Amino acid sequence: MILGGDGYCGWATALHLSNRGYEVAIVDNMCRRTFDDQLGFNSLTPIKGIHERVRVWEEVSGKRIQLYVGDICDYEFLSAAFQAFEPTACVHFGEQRSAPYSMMDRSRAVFTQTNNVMGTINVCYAIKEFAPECHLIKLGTMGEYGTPNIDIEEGYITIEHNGRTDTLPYPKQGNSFYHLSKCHDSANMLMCTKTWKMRTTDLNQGVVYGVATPETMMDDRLVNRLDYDAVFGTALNRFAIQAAVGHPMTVYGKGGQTRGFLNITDTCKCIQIACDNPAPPGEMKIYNQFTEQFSVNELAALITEAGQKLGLDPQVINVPNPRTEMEEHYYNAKHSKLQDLGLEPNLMKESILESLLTTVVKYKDNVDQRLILPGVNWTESASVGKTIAK
Ligand code: NAD
Ligand code: USQ
Repeated sequence: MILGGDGYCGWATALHLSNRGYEVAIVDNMCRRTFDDQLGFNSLTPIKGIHERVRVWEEVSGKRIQLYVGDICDYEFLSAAFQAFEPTACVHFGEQRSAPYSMMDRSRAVFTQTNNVMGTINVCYAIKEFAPECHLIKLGTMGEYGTPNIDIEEGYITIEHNGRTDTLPYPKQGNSFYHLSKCHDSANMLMCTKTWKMRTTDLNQGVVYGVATPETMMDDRLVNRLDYDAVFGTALNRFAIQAAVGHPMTVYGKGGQTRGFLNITDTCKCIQIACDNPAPPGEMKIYNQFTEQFSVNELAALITEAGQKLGLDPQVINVPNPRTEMEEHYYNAKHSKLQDLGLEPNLMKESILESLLTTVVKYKDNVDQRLILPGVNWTESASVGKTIAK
């Protein structure tokens, strides 16, 4: 069962698993599409509605994906979906996932934490009540750890203090109401795992980039979403699209911010690995799900090099940083557990960047350049709603 299966990671993963013979159901309330409608945003790629997507997938692959349209915060709906599908694994992507969206104003901060934290608590109860053996695979984020001045471990750290030693959850320092919603989810999940002997895996994913997967390329109507606006667009994807339309790449502040990254094809592979290796009852496994780390300046340099080879002329602009975050810092995060379980990473080589750039050039006429510069400032987040367009 893929919660959030109409979204960027969820759609690619649903097709990946379905293509490999897993019986898949998508659960989604389409709120991501509503955010676009409310704010005047659009995916660069022309995505089809979820009903058509699932129909086309059956036509192309012969495989059926079941669909449950509803809100996981509505426990009655979620219970019915659980009882109808009887999942053995539940992959939870179904949250509001933009840090800038969560910092727009008070009501969006509250929505983000209510939607995310309440949804995850409901999922834990649905598993306890209707599918106690079901393995919960929950998407967390590398941003839960923040940017500490020490190495980041995979979930847990062993600390010696006043002569005693314990292995504890790694300290969390979320840097937006969104990232903090994931910290709260992790704490809630850990308690449920121990108390109800649930099987859970928390995947602290880095920033995902790319758009094509083998399955989405099987038919134009299966194309995945690709966000480029300053609220939902993420660093590398935005830089590729900015280069394609001749907009300077928007490096925030000094550009030394360093994060973990992974290709969308690796997101799918990691989820499959997690599904195939369920956690034992009562133990929450935590993996850092990314394959390489880069600073924002390094990303801009990579796109500059790849873009020039395709005849583009990528430029950089240092935009005043709208976020409150460190722009120069130590960053060394462990990420070996998924590779130990068999992940063969699809690293950011020239061919991958060229294929991403070629795809975005194909759709570049869909770009509304007014949506590129950031409009959400962390320090200016107001209690009065910033409702609708800028
Ligand atoms: P997305 O917004 O494209 O997809 C999320 C989907 O969940 C949407 O289709 C949305 O409609 C659905 N959803 C949200 N709240 C729901 C609810 N209450 N009930 C039912 N459906 C709901 O996001 P994404 O980029 O695919 O991210 C998926 C998950 O992975 C998120 O939890 C995100 O925090 C995490 N993640 C994403 C990235 C990234 O770079 N995209 C990186 C790290 C972690
Ligand atoms: N950045 C720029 N220019 C841009 C966009 C971003 O310099 O045009 C910088 C940001 O300031 C930040 C870094 O790039 O330092 C990453 O920002 P992002 O927007 O690419 O990613 P982020 O806000 O961290 O969120 C994304 C997803 C989120 C996921 C997270 C993984 O939206 O769902 O949880 O990546 S992580 O960053 O590891 O926490």
